[in-house]
Amino acid sequence: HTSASPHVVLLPSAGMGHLVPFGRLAVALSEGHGCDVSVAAVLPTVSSAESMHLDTLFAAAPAVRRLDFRLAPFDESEFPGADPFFLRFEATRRSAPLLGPLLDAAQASALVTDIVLASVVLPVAKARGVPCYVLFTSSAAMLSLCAYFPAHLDANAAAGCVGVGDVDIPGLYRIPKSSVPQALHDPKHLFTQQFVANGRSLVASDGILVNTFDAFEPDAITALRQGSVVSDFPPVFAVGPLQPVRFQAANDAAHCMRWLSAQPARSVVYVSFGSRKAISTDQLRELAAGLEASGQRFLWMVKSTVVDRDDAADLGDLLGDGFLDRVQGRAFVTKGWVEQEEILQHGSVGLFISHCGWNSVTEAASFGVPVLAWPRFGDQRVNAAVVARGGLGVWEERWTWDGEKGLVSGEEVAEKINAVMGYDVVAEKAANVGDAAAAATAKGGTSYRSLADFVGRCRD
Ligand code: BUP
Repeated sequence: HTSASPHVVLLPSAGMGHLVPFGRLAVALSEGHGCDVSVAAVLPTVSSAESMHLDTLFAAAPAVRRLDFRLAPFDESEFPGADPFFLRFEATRRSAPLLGPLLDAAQASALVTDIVLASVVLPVAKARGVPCYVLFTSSAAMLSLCAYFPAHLDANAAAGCVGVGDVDIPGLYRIPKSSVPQALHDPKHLFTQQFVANGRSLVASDGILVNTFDAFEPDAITALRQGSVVSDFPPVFAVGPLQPVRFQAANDAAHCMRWLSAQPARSVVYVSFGSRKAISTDQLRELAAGLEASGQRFLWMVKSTVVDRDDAADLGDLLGDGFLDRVQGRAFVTKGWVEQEEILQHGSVGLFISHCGWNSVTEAASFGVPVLAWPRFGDQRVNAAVVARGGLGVWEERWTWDGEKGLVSGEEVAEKINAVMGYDVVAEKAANVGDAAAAATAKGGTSYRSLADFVGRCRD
């Protein structure tokens, strides 16, 4: 590999929320910035969505090379009841030594690792003299929490307290205890151990790429870059929103797009809570009642199991008697995978009810679609706050999913949907975010220059 076209190896972790931004980064580096790019396909995958995504990625971007990375056997019984994606993070982390030979064979100029693998991958790359960057797959706000969290725990421990409280991120804002990812409230949780180790390791990386943009999260990006959050922090490359990769659409996707095209401009509420977690049947039915009562058109991707391979439930049974008949015509309800980025850039969509997985947020930002944030778990409340703060949409903070505060009633859901759909200011502000996103990724924009800066360092 010549220094003019550095060979960048990308190492994503499990879950669509991780795979998707890596695929986008691969294409941006390969097609937009003249890099040789390889993507490590971590095998076996957890979900069939991931397998399909890998296949379509390599088909759509033939210049991107595939490096199969087979994991060492891993005894899951050590962590009974753990989330299958967290387990896969752990299995991949334990396989990190196997990466050495892979990097040697690839003659990598630089490695970009998924944040969830950072603390174990960095030493492997360092030992070989390969510069190692991190792709942070969530918001810059969440990156500041990740970077600062170990110090927060240390400070709490020194003060004789155990666990977390509100987290006042230096130079930034307060992340209330209620928004700190649930798993992190338990110091012994597998995810907490990984999160803290990865957070501590960030300063040893050569830089951190984040799928966000300066105009959307100015406070967090500035605080990180100035070293206010953690001193001597490595360079932060805000390179988002990373652009969707164009795939050949599946047949059922075409059906969905045809339906969407027959609807009036900005009239459809798109509803999706991501690919990671099931929703309780009770809450699912309240949501159905709310969508029905709102009188709005809607496109709903219903998810009722954690891993798609387990999903055998019938939609009609799930949503209750007669629901599908009653909303026929004004609704498109599916439990299959939909082409979300195609949907969000379609002019018929007027609102996105979202769990605020970070990829979903960046896609809504790209296309200026207002978001009604209904976060569920993990980083989603932190991201929902970014949505509200950045003018992309509204967040009803009382709405939770744990059932602790009771279900959110269909009535409330309908009221909120109609209030947001009827208020032009929300749509205008979201459109402004869309314009700012386009400016950031255009040649010469902040995100374009950040990515070029990163590529420049890989050439050195
Ligand atoms: Br569901 C679904 N079609 O039907 P997030 C998701 N997506 O294209 P998550 C589809 O998957 P984590 C579907 O556009 C986004 O790029 C969607 O990532 C796409 O949330 C991605 O939004 C989902 O980050 O992952 O899946 O909950 O929790 O890991 O962030």
